[in-house]
Amino acid sequence: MLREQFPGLNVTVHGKPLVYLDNAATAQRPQTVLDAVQAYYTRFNANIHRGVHHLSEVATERFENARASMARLLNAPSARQVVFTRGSTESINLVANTFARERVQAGDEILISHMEHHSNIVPWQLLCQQTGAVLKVIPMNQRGELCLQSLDELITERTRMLAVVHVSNSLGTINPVKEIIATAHARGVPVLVDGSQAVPHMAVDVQDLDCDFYTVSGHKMYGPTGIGVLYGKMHHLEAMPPWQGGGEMIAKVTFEKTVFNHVPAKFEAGTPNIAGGIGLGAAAEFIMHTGIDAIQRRDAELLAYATEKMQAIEGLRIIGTAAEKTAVISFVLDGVHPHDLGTVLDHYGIAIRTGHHCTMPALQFFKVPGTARASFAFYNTEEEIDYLAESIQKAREMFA
Ligand code: 7TS
Repeated sequence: MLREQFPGLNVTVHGKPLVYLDNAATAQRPQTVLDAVQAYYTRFNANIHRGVHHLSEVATERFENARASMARLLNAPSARQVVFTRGSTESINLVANTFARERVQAGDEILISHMEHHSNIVPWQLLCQQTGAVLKVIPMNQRGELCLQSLDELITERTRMLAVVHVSNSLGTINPVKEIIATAHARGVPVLVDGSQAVPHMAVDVQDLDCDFYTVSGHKMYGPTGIGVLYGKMHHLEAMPPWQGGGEMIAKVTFEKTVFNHVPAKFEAGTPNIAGGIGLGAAAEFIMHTGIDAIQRRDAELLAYATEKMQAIEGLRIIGTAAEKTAVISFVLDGVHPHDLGTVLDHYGIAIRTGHHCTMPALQFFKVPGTARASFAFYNTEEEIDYLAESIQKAREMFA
């Protein structure tokens, strides 16, 4: 049973068995990931890429194997195109501060969408402030789907970059990024895809998508926190200036001049999150071993089941009803503030997230200050969904 491989699910909260429905914030980790992290700290703890001693060699090999696992998971042409970062946030900031900064001048435009996470808004806003560029937004409809008929018009001669989320964390919408990328490329515009919520739930093939950049957060794909990756096309990564300076990212340093290291080391200044990287490799192997198709099928079952159960609750409105969704249900309940609902559910042992989910503009569009969000993973069960629905009913009665 897959669920048993996740010890973090097997705890009690307020004396009740945990029902973990906050997977979009961070997922649980399988034992293989925990073991990989533990093995590094207990069996081959050493710094990497620099020691000639045995432990350093073992640690380096495991870290680089993890990079190769991530490359296989994303179908990147080469492991060198996988840069380790702290997560999606850092990956996006890296691209904004190197690739985009070199291309953007006053009056140029950067295009994002209305449903972006703040981490795919604010780095671009900062860049616009610093350069005098303009941020433009692809609109969405009432179901939480992007209005792509306007895309061709939104892209102009001045568009230098398009950054779009693959799967929305607050609405669950799966965006047709392959089409978006093709449209942008036809106009010579490079595309960054924020894949934070996609990689844990669906097959991602960066070559098939033809994206210029793709960002991943390890902790959402059953890996450790504080680690993620940036995939980039090789010619971009090679042309990009480094971001942070320090050890590892150099080939030669004199006081007059520094020669930078090759890709990906050029973007990995300092001692990296070695344990995190190794754990992330184990998470990638876990997904490939379990089978992303099986994960996706289970997600779809849970989404269909939960949607039906939730829709049957009087006064409950689902925010985000796109035709293509992953297993995320954001909702508001008449007469009950999302935070109050979250607190009541917590007492029943149910973990959901409430608030704006770092997507304030998306929620402003729906004219709600916040939602309650249940986000599922393949290890959740129908029984847990029944219990969620019953508990929401109880909360409703309590506040009536
Ligand atoms: N992009 C999306 C679509 C996300 O969902 C998140 C995190 C990020 C970027 C940032 O990822 P980080 O790992 O760098 O922090 N989303 C959420 C969430 O939905 N609840 O907590 C964090």
